[in-house]
Order: sequence, then C-alpha cells, then structure tokens
Amino acid sequence: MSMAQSPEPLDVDRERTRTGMSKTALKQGFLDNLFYIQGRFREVATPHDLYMAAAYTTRDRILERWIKSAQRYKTNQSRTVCYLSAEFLPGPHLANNLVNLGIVETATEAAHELGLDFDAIIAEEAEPGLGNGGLGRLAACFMDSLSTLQIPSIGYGIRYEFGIFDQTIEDGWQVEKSDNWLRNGNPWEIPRPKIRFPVLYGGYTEQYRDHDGRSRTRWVPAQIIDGVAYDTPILGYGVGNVNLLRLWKAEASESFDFQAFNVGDYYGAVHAKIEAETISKVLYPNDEPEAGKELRLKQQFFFVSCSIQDMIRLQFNTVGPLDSFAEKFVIQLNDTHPSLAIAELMRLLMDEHDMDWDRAWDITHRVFCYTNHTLLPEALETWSVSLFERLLPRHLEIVYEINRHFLDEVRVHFLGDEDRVRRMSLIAEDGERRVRMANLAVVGSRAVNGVAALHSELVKTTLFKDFHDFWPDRFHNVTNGVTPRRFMVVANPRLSRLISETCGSDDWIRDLDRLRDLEAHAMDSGLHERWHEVKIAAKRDLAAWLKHRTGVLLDPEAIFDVQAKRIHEYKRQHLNLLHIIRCYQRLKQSPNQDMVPRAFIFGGKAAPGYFMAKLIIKLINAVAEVINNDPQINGFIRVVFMPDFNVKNGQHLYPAANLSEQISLAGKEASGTGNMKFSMNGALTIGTLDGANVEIREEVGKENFFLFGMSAEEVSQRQREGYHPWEHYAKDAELKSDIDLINSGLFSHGDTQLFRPLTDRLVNQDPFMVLADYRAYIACQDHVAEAYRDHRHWTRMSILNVARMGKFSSDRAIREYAEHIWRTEPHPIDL
Ligand code: Z15
Repeated sequence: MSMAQSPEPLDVDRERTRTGMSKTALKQGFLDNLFYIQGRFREVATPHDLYMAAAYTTRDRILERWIKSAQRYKTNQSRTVCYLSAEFLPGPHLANNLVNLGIVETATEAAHELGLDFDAIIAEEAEPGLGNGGLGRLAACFMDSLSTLQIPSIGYGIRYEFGIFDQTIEDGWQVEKSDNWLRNGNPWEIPRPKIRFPVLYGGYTEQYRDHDGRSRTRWVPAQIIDGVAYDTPILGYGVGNVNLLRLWKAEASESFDFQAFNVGDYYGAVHAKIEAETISKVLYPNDEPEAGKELRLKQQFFFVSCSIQDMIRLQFNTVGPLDSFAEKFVIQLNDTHPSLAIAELMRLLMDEHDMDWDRAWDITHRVFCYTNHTLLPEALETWSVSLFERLLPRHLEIVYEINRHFLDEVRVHFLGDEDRVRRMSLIAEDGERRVRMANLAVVGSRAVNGVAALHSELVKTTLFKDFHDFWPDRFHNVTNGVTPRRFMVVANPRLSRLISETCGSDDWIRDLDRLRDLEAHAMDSGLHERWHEVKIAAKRDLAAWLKHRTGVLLDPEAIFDVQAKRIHEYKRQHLNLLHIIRCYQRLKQSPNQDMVPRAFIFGGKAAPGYFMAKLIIKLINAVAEVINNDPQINGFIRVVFMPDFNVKNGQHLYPAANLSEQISLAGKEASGTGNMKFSMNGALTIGTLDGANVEIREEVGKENFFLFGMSAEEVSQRQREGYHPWEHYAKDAELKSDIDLINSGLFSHGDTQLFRPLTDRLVNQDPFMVLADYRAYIACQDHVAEAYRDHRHWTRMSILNVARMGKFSSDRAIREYAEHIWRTEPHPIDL
C-alpha cells in the first residue's frame, strides 16, 4: 500500500526482517501462531483458526510500538486526551491494522504463498458492535485520528459482553438476535486484571470530623462492584504511536464475595457475582435515552468512576500531585452519557483526596469539555431525582452544591430573572424533579461544542441559548469527520489505488486535502473510464453480496441509490419510499417510458421498542416484494433492504453507491457522518440543508450536489405558523395517490390496516414534515435521473466530490479539537 517513504530497497528489506514485517517473517509468524495458539496444523485448521492466527501475527507486530508509546508518554509526562464514551464502534480490526502498519501487500502475498484465501480470512472477523450508530462510530474515527496525529490519548468505555443486536429480516419485519461477539475469543484485547477499581452504589452519606477537626462527608455504599480494564491497541497510520482503548468489564468485588461466603451464604455470594456482571452485560440498543432505566444509570456511573480513578492513578504514577491534574489531562465527554464524571471527580478530589470545594471545582471545570450531538428534545438525558438519589446519594449532594454556586452567579448576572434561573437550573422542577444532564455537562465544562456549523449555531441560539448569553466564549463548533483509512483504503482498495496512481502518491491517506490533486484530472477521459470501471466493479461486488443474502438481483448499470443509517422518523426513510412508490406508479401508468433504471438500497437498524421505525422497515420490504416481483416492471426498478447494517457491511455499501440519501428534516440531524463516507467514495448526495450536508455542499460546489427541501429557518417558520399536513395530502394528487396506494393493501396482501399507523401519522401530524418536502424531493430526484444519463458529466461530478472531501477527514476534526479545545501537542513515536 505504502509507496511513499523509500530508502534503499535493501535497507527496507533488512528493516522489515528485523521488525518482523517481511513476507518470510509474516509467514513464519502465522504458522507459529496457528500451531502454538490455536493448536492446529494447516491441514485441519478451520477458517476461524486461520483468522485467529492472522490476528495474533498482526497483534505481535503492534506490541512493540504499543509498549514504546506507553513508555515514552510516561517519561515525557505528556498531556493526555481522555475520550469518555458509552459507545465505541471500531469495526473489524484486522484489515485496518494491516493498513495502519503498512503491510497489506506483504501480508496478502504471504497469505497467497501459503495457499490461503486472504479475503475470506478477513471476512471471518466478528465486529465489536459496542455502539448504536453515528456517535459510537465517531468515537472510533477519533481514536484512529488521535493515534495518526500522534496525540497521547485513551478512549474509555464499557466492554459490553453483548453489543448492538444482529438484525435479521423475517417476513419483512426486523428480528433482533443477540450479538455474542466474544464467543470465539477476542485476539485484539489484553485483559489487565490488576487494573481494577471499586465502584460504589446506593447506601447513604454521613458527616464526620477528620483528624484536623474539619467536617467531611463519607459515603457508605450498599453495593461495591469492581471494574477490570481490557485494553485494545489503536494504531496510527504510518506512525509509531499506539493509543489505548480501555474498556471496563464489571465483576463482583472480591471483598463482598468473601463477606457473604464467610457467613455461609454461598448461593448469595454467587448471586451477587451474577448481578455484578450484568452491569457490563449489554449495550442499550437505542439512539435515545432509555427513560428511567436504573441499569443504564449504573452503567454510566460504572465506566465513569473506573475511568476517573484510573486517571488519578496515572497522575500519581507520572507527574505526581493532583494540583496539575487539569494540565496533565483533558476529558472529552462524548454526549451527556459520561457527564456524571463531573460529580465523580469532585467527589474523589474532596472525599478521598482532601481537597476543599474551590480547589476541586477549579480543577474539575478546567479539565472537562463536552460535545453535544443532538437538538431533539426527546434525546436530552434527564434522570429522576429519586432514582439518582437512591443510586448515587453523594453525587446528588454534589450536583445540588454545584447548582447552588452556579445559580447564585446567574442571579447576580441577570438580576431578577427568575424564569431564566429556572430554565438554567441543573434540576427541572416542573412535575417530577429531574437532574438535567446536559445542563450539568455545560456548567462543568470549559468548552462545549456542536458537531457541524449549522448544529453549533442552533446549539447557541436555541438549545443552550441561556448558557450562551451567560458564557459566550464557552461555545465552539467542530464539524465531524471520518477516517479515510477505514472508509477509503480498507473499504475501497480499488478507488484508493486509482487515486494514488492519478495523484502520483498516497500522501492523501494522511493528508486528505491532497485529494484536490484529482481536480486537475477531472476532465481526463482516461481517468473517467477507470473511475467508471472502479464504481461498476464495486456495484457488481455489492450486487453479488445482496443476491446471496436477500435473493434480490440488482443490475449494476442502474443508479445505486442508497440510504443507510439508523431507522428514525426524522431521517425520513419514508420520504424515500414515497419516491419509490411514485416511480412504480409512473411505470405502471406508462410501461414504455424511458426511465433511468434504479436500485433502491436501504440499510439500518430500528431500536427494538420503536414501533414506527419497525413499521417503516416492514413497509420497505413490503414495497420491495411487490415491485421486485412485478413482471411489468421487469427489473427496471428494484428495492432491497440490506440486513444487519453495521461497520463491516457498510464497507460493501459506500464504494458501490451512486447516490447518497441525506434527507432528514433540516435542523434535526446534528451532523451525519454517513454523508461523508458516501461522498468520499464518489457518490453524489441528494440532501437537505441539514447537519454537515451544508458544509459538504459548500465544499463540493452547489452544482455537484442535489439540494431540495426547506431550510432549518423555513422549517421553524412553518412550525410557528402552524403546519397542516393534510392540506398537502388534499392538494397534491400524486402524493395522495402514493399514500392511498399504501393504504389500499397492495403491499400487505389486502390488509388495509397494517400501515395505517404510519400513513395516519403522516397525514395528521407529520412531525418531520415529510409531506411538506415531498414535491421538492420528487422534482430533485427527476433532476438526478436526468443528470445520470450524461455519463461524462456524472463522472466528473463524482471525481470532484472526492477531490473536495479533504475537510471531512477526522484528522482535520481532531486537529481542531487539539488546537482550539484541548491545547495538546503531538508526541511522535518514531518507527
Ligand atoms: C447518535 O448517534 C447521535 C446523536 C445522539 O444524540 C445519540 Cl444519543 C446518538 C448522532 C447524530 O444523530 C448524528 O447527526 C451525528 O453525526 C453523530 O451523532 C455524531 O456526532
């Protein structure tokens, strides 16, 4: 893969042998690992054995860099970024690690010489699905970029035993299967049984006097659970730096076990063990907060408490006294899920390390930064005071105390504005009293950021307006990005090779702005031909994959029109469906019309308890069944639902897409990151002015982007005026007939009621204004079809989309965090 840095070939050979990166060394390492770790000969090895041997052979080559990084960071006392996230979605490690080690070609050759099917070995890996969607995947992209930019960092999270469910489709409905990703072992993690911290829950607090006679608080918990560290190395691309993904597993605390055992309660002790382990058992499969779920709050406190204790341990092991904690560390809160860390750090500094309030608060509010990922009111986390108090009595006291200090400041600043005080309080007092986690995160942090320019503006002017009035300098924007290593080099090797050949270097992989060099070739017919070939080849691969898994056969010449993301009403998969039904009706009315063939491809999981999202999946599959089996349509349009959309399966989708659907209601999608992944792989976007779409359009040029729909401004204006979806239904005959067709029973074997909840909601409420944007969407889709007929023009737009995607590398995002928010410097580890 790496064609850049080239000393003398002989030196390279010698160096590769010394570091075990030569083909011979890889082959020997592989056979040794197969024998000594898997206990197998080639002849009897299962595909999984072969994968494990390849994984261990790769891991062996990471370890030297890993240990060197850890030692260097320690002796340099480097400032360290701690990224706290309840979710990480790294995707399969093997292929990515080979890319980042720079040994893809050597490893491929080694495998072939051993007579192995390397692609099959790579496909064998089960991915760690420790996240729901965008937020977890963003954390994984950021880990990749932190290492690549050589910034010392630790990702802290939970080692869920069961990640996001596996999705199957049965009779058109989503069915959830548990994700037992650890079943066959995980070669990428190293357990650290000695890195273990007690996590306390429940009980009560009491006052006492310490030896100096000062009044102190003691928390007497009702339950103690241990968190044990499991470490996964995160390699940077083409650098020696390896950072740490440290995930906590819950175990019964030994002392508690023994207590029960000593009084003869053996079964009670075993029961306590089982109960303790449920804390890290399963990821909540919801992109929104799980209202009132005690176990979820326990999970959040569990990983936060372990992580803060670990940082305090590291502080003592390196720089020393806690006074410089905020110089040694910066803690980035990925949404509010880890915001209990603010109260936990206060507690540890005061109750365990003797600090007074002011010193503890000074450190705390200088160490934290908070990223907001949503404006949707239903997605803002709050916890009832009664649950909070039952589980974390000491933290509730601390939250109250933070609130008291904070609201006093607000009162002084805004004399007499008690309404404002009520809105800004950490405690909601209307109805059941609740702790507002977002307010806690803003008050406890030095910097707050949104994830795209539009989103960050709305954060300042709507969601956190009062806070922005009070602390204007606290608010920032860092537009999201994605890593080109996984989403271009790993997912799309053909395109990556073509880009490197065209640009004469693979420097773009570490410096994505270099893609601009493609612009000079955007009219070159030689490049056009190869660009088209690369896309068609990816479409053939995807078509074969989908045929095998769903039985639906797609025509690689058709427009591959893809919407892949969580299923949610605000993302408007049903708007896409209305367009499909429109195409179908047009073809039925005039079968001989000259329509551009299309393959409509969907992918995405619905939260198991989200009825409307599950009904949308059913409708997609119901429409697919009718259209795909209608002989009059004759394959002109096809609809397919890719089951189990995840990082691994997504890698088949991005390279094959011609058209990327980014059609959320403006103002609702904070950023989106799939939009970037598609565009980087040469898909054109049909989209609204929402999230990062706005900036993508600015970068690629408005003539290379299919824009439709209301702006966020227009949306809020329409809502203020009063929105009446039934007027659209009544006035637009085509819209009416598309919705009526759903209600006719055509897609439900005559059942006219099945999809009623969905169509009724559209006609009567339509909270995401599908009907208001319908006409503009159909018109825009017609432009897309016309544009696709001009192959040269389309290919040129596709090349320009890729050439202008430099901004959306997560390297750029991490550079902005490092410079404007974290104030961290790179610490290079030489190879
Ligand atoms: C999640 O994946 C996102 C926001 C959330 O509040 C939760 Cl709980 C999960 C997504 C946003 O919806 C998406 O627009 C954004 O790109 C992503 O986070 C990463 O910032």
